Amino acid sequence: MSGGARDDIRFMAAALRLSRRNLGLTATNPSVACLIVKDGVVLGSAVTAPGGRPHAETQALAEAGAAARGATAYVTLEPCSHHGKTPPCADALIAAGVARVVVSVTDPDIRVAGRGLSMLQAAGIAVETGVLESKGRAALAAYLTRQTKKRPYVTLKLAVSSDGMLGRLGAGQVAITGPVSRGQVHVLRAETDAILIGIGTALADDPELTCRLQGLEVRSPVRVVLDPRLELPVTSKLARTARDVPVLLVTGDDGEPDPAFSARRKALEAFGVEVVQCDPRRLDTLLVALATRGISSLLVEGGARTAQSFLDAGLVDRILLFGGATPLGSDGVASPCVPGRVPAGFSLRHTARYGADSLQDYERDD
Ligand code: AOF
Ligand code: ZN
Repeated sequence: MSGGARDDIRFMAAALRLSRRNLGLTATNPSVACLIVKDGVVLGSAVTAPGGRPHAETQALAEAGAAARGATAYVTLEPCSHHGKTPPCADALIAAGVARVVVSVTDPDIRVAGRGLSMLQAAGIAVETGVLESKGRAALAAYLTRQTKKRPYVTLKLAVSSDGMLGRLGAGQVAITGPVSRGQVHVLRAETDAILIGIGTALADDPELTCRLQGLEVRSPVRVVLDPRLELPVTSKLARTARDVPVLLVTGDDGEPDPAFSARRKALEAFGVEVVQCDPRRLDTLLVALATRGISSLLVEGGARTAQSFLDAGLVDRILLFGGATPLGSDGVASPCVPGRVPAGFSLRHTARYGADSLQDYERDD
């Protein structure tokens, strides 16, 4: 491999790491990173700003200033070509006089879709694409899934005891994994646009589902509960915090003519809970509705029935299996996946150890 190709991989790897910084903050825009490099020195670096704008390139170019002339720009996603809420980044790169642009993934947004690269080439800039593309696709998975499948990227997270259980019936929250694994789950929540559970888990555990890592609380995901009969109590942590972090309850029912249902709905809405009418059994329709609201990534956090219905519907892109070290015993609720045994069509990509716990990270094959 030539020195140039090695540098391209090194700087793109750095850009991809940087791009993860604003995951969960830029919806509906992807979190993209850009480095401006000349003679092996990084002159400017930036990631899409919280809220989605400004884009990465204009910020990195501003940092590099006049020195950007003749430099190479490394961008994790094809620079935009459209006049959206900001002018095209391709124009900004041309105006700055960069000599070369290296891209990981081309942009499927129909307003861009190759036009960004053509604009650069037409201006005489050398363009290279597909550098570290599979890593780039992983970093941009949420954005790419929403663009191409019109639904969010779905991660199923399960914490499984050493004997394959998710929890004990009627026992409320049971600690299956340790503090390091739980910290990882909170990082995941910070990076994800929405989190979903079934009403069974909401009633049994009374979870809050927010990100409670110091400094990252603002990144808490929208909380979605499949709640056909609107059973979430107004006294639950979810309802009580709905003004701070949105709560959506999904029901297929419009409540007519049941006055008790309507009363529950009114009481929940008074707490700021939003009721979304969509058949909770039609998960495909629900996902499209969530994508329409700008949600590009969804974390499914249980329980067993909800997990199984997402798997049965073929709507899981990634399975994160946290394995605890201790057994729960025979009154446990069996997990639909256990370490080493997940449904066909998923491959193990990555493993880790968090204290006494294990993590297995599976991805869908297609
Ligand atoms: C870039 N650099 O950092 C990002 C890009 O709503 P707008 O006008 O901000 O445009 C959104 C589109 O911009 C989005 O769908 C994707 O095509 C692109 N995102 N492009 O050049 C960036 N975040
Ligand atoms: Zn742009």
